[in-house]
Amino acid sequence: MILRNVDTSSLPKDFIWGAGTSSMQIEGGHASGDRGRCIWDALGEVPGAIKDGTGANHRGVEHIEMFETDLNIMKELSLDSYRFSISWPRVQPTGSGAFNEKGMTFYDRLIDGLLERNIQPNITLYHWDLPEDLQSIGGWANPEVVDLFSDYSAKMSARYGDRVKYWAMINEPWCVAWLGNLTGEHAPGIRDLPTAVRVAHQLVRAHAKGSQAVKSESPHVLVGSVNNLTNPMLIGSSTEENMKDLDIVDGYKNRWWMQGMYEGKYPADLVEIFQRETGIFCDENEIGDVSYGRDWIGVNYYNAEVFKGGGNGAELFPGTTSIDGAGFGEERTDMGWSWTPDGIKETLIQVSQKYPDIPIFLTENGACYNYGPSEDGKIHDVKRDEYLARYISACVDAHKSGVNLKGFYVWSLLDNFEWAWGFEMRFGLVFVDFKNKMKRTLKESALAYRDLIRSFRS
Ligand code: GCO
Repeated sequence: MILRNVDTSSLPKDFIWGAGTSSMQIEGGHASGDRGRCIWDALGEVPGAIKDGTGANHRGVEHIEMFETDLNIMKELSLDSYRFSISWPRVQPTGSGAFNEKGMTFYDRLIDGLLERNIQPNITLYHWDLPEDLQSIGGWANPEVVDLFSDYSAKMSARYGDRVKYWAMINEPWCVAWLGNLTGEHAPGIRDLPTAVRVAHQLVRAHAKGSQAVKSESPHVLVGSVNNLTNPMLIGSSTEENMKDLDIVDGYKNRWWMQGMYEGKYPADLVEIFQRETGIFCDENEIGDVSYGRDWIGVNYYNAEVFKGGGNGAELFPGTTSIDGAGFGEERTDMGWSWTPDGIKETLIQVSQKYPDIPIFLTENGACYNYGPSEDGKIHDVKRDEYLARYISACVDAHKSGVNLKGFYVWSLLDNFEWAWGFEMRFGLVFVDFKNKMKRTLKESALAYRDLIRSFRS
């Protein structure tokens, strides 16, 4: 299956085709200038924390300097929409108090440049670059940070709400809570279950409170969440215990966030596990009014959460006792991730059955393949093409089965800083030559995606 042949004709005419990035990944760290330090700058200084040894002192792919080039690329790709994040420490260096006019002007220019090219901005307010000063008061575990996040959200809404219709609050809060605070693989690099639980609770509150702040300044905008939802899956034979564990995984990855953010309720099984393991009671009455942040649902999907039985419980899912992580099928991306296109369909159907009235966007899907230029100078990233073809056609199928799917965003527009992996892992539609002035070259998959969009419109 190839991307150019995917039949998208059953999708609604106003379907949105896009691509995404995030601030830290393309703008770079503190070294990019004019911004405060964030927790990823600090993690970068810990020896070994970033696998390719990038450290903290990088400038992303110099998007700040090259954003006009990037805007022109988006135009060339015929994108309807661009999903990006605002760097909190760029617009408010310490996360409280004074805002930085220069940083805010950068996003003015980016947004205006998008609109001039007829590309809809879709803003994410938090994609993992917490101002370091806020970590020093406890980070997301501290409810004061939720208040500060909502002040920052109000300010951004007042500034950009006249031009930006789609707003997401927090990208993949599951990663923020668990990878940042239990495994420590992500910033702030903490390994402490009680902290992770506190963070998981405060992030749900931050979604509610931040959304309300955005709406108070710009009542007409549409606010949603962006979660990495998934389908937990067991390979091989199963026991009752295994199935119970799988349901707990569903709680961690899906129900905690969706019920918390869209219903103001927590799943009782997780509340009980957290209390048993840490003594912390997450009180759903503290979530606040969730009515402001449920205009749409953003689903980031890469693969199923795959397990096999016969284990002692999965590290990332305290409370599980009988499962172990596993892979599925033969195909692996260069990250080692399985291909599970059926799972994207299954996940979308499940979400839409639970929330039938809320429009859904597939806010991230894509694949890491580290192809470079061939002798002909082109980047023949055939596996990325095939991967996207399979996943997009599964999304088309989901739509045919009644899912109110409104758009699809490829992750990512550009090769970029892939968190703990540094610059080793390439997710871009566009190749970036890290050793030669960050020169951009459209990969073959980018050209195919462009053709898919154009033929959809014609
Ligand atoms: C995420 C983030 C992206 C990543 C991408 C690939 O989903 O983890 O939103 O920033 O780069 O997912 O890992």
